[in-house]
Amino acid sequence: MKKIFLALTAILFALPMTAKKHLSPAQQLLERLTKLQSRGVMIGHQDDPMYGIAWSWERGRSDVKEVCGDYPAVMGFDLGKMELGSSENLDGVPFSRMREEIALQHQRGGISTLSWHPWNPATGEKAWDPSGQAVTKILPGGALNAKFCIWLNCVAAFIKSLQTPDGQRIPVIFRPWHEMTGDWFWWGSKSCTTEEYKQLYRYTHDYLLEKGCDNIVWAWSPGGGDQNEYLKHYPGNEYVDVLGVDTYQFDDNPDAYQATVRRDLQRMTEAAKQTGKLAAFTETGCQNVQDATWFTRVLLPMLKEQPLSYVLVWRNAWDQPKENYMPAPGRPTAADFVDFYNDPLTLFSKDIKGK
Ligand code: BMA
Repeated sequence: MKKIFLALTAILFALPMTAKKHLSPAQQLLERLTKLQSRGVMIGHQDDPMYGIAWSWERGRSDVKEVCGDYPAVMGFDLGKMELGSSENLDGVPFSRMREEIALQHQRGGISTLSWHPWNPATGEKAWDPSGQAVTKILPGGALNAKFCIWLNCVAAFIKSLQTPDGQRIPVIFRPWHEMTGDWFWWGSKSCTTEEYKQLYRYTHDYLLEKGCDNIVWAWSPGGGDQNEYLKHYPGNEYVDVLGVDTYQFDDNPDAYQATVRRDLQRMTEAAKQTGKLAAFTETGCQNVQDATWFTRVLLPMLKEQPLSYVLVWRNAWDQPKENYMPAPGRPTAADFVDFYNDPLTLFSKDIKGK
């Protein structure tokens, strides 16, 4: 009897372990994101280890770490220009370095998310050229579909190449075709129909899966324009894991920013409840932030009001004085960011390591 009991216990304990082995890297990350959400909101920063306000390309540096002592829990990187066969992205980040930093971030227990600002395939201009009806042309049956497949092949090869030294694929959150409610991108509200947009997202999803990218958690984030109906451009439950929203403060009016963000986050988290998805504040920040208490007074209270997986603050460009959103040593926001870091809600790299 005792032996049978012991055997049964052993089987019961072994079961979840074996089940876990069959989860893809993407499913493992999604499970982890779900667990981590009950601990707090992960803080993210675009291009964090690549450059900061007063430095560029030096290894081991990070404005966030130099201000508060830890790396962000989430790091964002952009694939734009990869589709043209370039070895560097649109902001000069070498893709080889990006691969390296994603592996380092994974090693320290952190998470990476990828956005993509691809060139306009119809006009040859940057992503911010809404002309040329590019979406219609790249979908199956369109004149530029073959070209688009080559672009997707580049993305698939890069995402599949994200691996640990022992060859395990590193999962990432991929957030293509963002801010489609705005009219500035070639996949935006004025450049294609809502149905075409959804087809584009689904096509990208299916294509990359077909190519074997089993390490993608799919994020989808409206931003700008009319978002009254948050799910208007939603590709569907089978295609998206994380709902997002992109909202910035580009002026000196934190009250207006807060009002917009509150509205956006509320709509998003309601949709997340309805669809059973996670929700994240996928891009934000105050451009050229000088307001000394912006992080604890403006951003933090809003992070406390809704269940959020993470917030991604945009980049500290070393070569564009106004394009900075995170603190750095000596900046007016640095002291307040330490308080933001010390708040029990905010999670940085060490807070999530091994969790
Ligand atoms: C934008 C700006 C640009 C940058 C782009 C992609 O919001 O920061 O300077 O090229 O994101 O990172």
